[in-house]
Amino acid sequence: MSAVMNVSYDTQIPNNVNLSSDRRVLKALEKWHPGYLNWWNDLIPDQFQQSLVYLRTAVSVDPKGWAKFDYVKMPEYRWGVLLAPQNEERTIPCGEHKGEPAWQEVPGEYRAMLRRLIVIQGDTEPASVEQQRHLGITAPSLYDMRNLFQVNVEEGRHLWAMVYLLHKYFGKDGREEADDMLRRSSGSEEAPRMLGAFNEATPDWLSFFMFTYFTDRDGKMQLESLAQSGFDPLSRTCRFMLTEEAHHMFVGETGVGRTIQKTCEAMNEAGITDPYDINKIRDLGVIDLPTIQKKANMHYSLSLDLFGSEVSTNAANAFNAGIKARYMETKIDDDHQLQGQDYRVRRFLDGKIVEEEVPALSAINMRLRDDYVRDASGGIKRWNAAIKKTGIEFEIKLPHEGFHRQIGEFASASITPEGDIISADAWATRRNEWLPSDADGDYIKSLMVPVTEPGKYASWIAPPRIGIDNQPGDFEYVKLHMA
Ligand code: BYC
Ligand code: FE
Ligand code: FE
Repeated sequence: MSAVMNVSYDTQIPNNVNLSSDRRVLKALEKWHPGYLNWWNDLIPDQFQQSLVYLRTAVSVDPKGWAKFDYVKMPEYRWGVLLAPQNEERTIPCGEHKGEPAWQEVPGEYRAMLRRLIVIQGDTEPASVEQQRHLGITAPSLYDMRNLFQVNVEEGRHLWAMVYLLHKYFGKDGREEADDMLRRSSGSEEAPRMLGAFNEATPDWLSFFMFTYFTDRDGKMQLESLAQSGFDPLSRTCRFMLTEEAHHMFVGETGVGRTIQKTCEAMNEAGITDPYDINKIRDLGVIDLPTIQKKANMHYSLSLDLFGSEVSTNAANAFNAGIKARYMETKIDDDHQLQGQDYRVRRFLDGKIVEEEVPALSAINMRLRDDYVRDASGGIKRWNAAIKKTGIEFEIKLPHEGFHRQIGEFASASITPEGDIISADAWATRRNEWLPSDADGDYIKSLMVPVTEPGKYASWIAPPRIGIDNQPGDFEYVKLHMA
């Protein structure tokens, strides 16, 4: 048991997959490693590479004590290959092979499908680090800077996780795909990242918090669905990635929450009750609530696109093959094959939003997105409860699912956050009421001044309630390297 649970540090690449006796894969990964380090070193500004960051590193896959905290220089972070323990009895949870033993090798007929999903999953991980590369220099505190870097190194590890699967199970084309992970780059004209949201900018810290709240949560849902894959190595890989993911969403929820809190406190101190009195509120050096709403609209709608089309044959095929399952598949009380079952989907037909029952198998993406929306609404309730407590009348709301969409049923429609269908021209005229304008962006940028004194925070954000790893308020989360 402990051989599986503990992480071996005897090779260059920490792992619990016995790499030292798997020479072929070890060699391939060691060959890939320098390119990865180059990518990382070119990306993150040098002053931070030299700094000591208080990071957690995975040292085991035992849920009770899997991580340890210590100061590390990021390039020396031990990016490892970690899989949750194998359960010998595990069976394929859904689709036409339901009940058969989970695959330990890639089934030939599903090779292309599996490779595609692993490549897409892998591609998002470095993309997010690329999107966040500029944020270190404007961190609102050392606490927040540390959280950014924690998220970054773990997304780097998630890339390692997918690259391991490619090298181990996909031979030559797996190696080529692994190399391509470092060739594509977020926002690039020639070789962009694969999914839309991962080529968008993360221009400021409020966007970073919204991204980790909304987009990392798509990561959670997709990983939940892949964690139940009939291909056991993928399942075990994703199960362990989910342990790390919780912290990313915590950073997002508390980051937005602390921004909201600071705004409300400042309004109360200044005696401002109208949340739309934007100029006066901005004079206080905080971000007005309507602008926070616009940022939420932006990142939520981009994240909904990541679920693909509501009605999708790709998704039906993956479910039927037992490669991807539904959220909490094993807890659902049905045949897990979806024979003769329907699922309700909102569609855009003849210029109208209509509800329609479609074969449940074809609506797998829609269902996962519905689960996502439920999952995402929890934090919104907590943000609103916090606003209410301060006596200010304002509510953050998730916009209509058809608002600002580029993928799926609503891609061709112009829909307001309230769900009204309007003309494309009218939508364009009103865009800045709903999404951050250039002026909003400029204002937020003006607030992004770095604060590097331990225990101090920028004007626009409240301190956290508790420290990371229970450290005290003035803890020096990053020991900055002075040039
Ligand atoms: N942008 O049947 P369709 C994370 C393409 S986030 C561009 O509608 P399908 C993380 C699609 O590829 C989780 N293209 O959809 C978060 C297909 O193209 P091809 C990442 C898109 O395939 C934060 C065509 O449209 N993991 O981990 O059922 C920080 C028709 O496809 C988009 C995964 O996504 C888009 N938004 O579902 C760090 C899991 N959407 O093949 C990390 C793996 C669709 O015809 N991926 N297309 O050329 C999947 O399961 C599926 O590929 C998707 C799409 C759910 C993404
Ligand atoms: Fe990730
Ligand atoms: Fe994440």
